[in-house]
This record gives sequence, structure tokens and C-alpha cells, in this order.
Amino acid sequence: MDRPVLHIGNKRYSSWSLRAWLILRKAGIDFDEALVPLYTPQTRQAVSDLSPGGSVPALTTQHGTFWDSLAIAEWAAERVPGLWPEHEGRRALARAAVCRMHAGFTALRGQCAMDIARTPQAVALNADTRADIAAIQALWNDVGSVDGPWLFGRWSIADAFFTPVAVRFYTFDIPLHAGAQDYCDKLLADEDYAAWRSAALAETLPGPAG
Ligand SMILES: N[C@@H](CCC(=O)N[C@@H](CS)C(=O)NCC(=O)O)C(=O)O
Repeated sequence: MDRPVLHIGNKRYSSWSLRAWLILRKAGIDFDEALVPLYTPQTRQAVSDLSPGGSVPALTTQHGTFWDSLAIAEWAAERVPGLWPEHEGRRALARAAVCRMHAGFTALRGQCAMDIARTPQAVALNADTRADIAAIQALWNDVGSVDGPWLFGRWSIADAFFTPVAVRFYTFDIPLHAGAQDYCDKLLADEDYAAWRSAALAETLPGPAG
């Protein structure tokens, strides 16, 4: 079979693409990347042509192209053991944490968009964003690992879903509790994230501001 192709947006800005890409990398799945430049007049058509979902990331396999970071995560987890925690209860909790990230924290996502090249700088955060930041730290604290450095012990899909949050916390210079800060530092020091970041910093594509 041909290698799967992961269609991604700009590495600098596409937080959902980063999640899917990290998961495939950590899974050790051999894949090709295809960039769909965001923020161009052709973007909408290009993502609509890719799949009915009309968004990136999207993954092309021998069975066609499907979309959504969480669907791609589950596709990888069906092929490679260990991407979710082994213990049934921890696995359910990890899925719940991922679902909450996937569906929520919209104020943080709206006010503090991911821009990997942003010079760290604080902004006046609105009340909803502050509430999201508090909720994320409480969630990390509640589900936090007792047996390893990552959120659920060894690295899991949950860590991929929270990596772009760590980028936002860092680039918006958001003060965190000590445990949350340690966890963010761990996510940002990850070697696969570092590879993505280097490529993001080398991009010369137009951004949301044109
Ligand atoms: N729920 C989707 C969200 C994907 C998404 O919003 N992707 C953005 C880029 S980060 C996109 O495709 N934007 C292009 C457009 O809407 O035209 C996922 O988890 O993959």
C-alpha cells in the first residue's frame, strides 16, 4: 500500500494539524505530508476538494480521505497499540480529556490563536479565556499522572491534544500553576514538537493577517 498522506495547514498556525501530525509521528507510522496553505483565496476550495469534512488535517489512505484530528487519532490507535493509556479507567479519562479539548475551550482558542512564531507577550485576557485557562489547569491536575511525566504516564493522544495549548500559554505569557507549567515545559521540549516548530519558523506563507 502507498504511504498514507497527511494533509496539513500551515505549521505555524494549524493547531489541529499539529495534533494529528504528532500522533502519527509518535505512532511510528510512515506517512507523507501535503501542505494546504491556509488564508489564501484558494484555501476553501482546496480543503473542500480534499474531503467532505472540508478541513485539515485530513488523511488519505488506501480507503480514501477522511478528516478531523480525533478521527485520525483513532485511526492511528487502531493500528498502533499504546497511544491511549493501557488501564481501562485511565483510557476513558484520557478520551474524556481529549473530547473536552476537541469540543471546548473556545474562548482560549479564539482569543489566543496558535502562532508558533509569536514573540511571547501577555495580552488582557477576557473573563471567558481566563475561565478556560483555569479549567484546563484544573483538568490537568485532576487527571494528572501519578506514574510518569506525561498526562497519563507514558505519552498518549491526550498529550498531542494539549501541545497547542502549551504553545498558546507560552506565546501569550500566561502565568500557570507549578504543575501545569512543568507539564507545558515538557510538551514544548518534546523532540517531535521541536521538529514541527523548526519547520513552522521557516515558513514564509501568508498568515491570517494576509
Ligand atoms: N475539528 C477539526 C477542526 C479542523 C480545522 O478547523 N481546521 C482548520 C485549520 S486548523 C481548517 O481546515 N481551516 C480551513 C478552512 O476552514 O477553510 C479537527 O479536529 O480536525
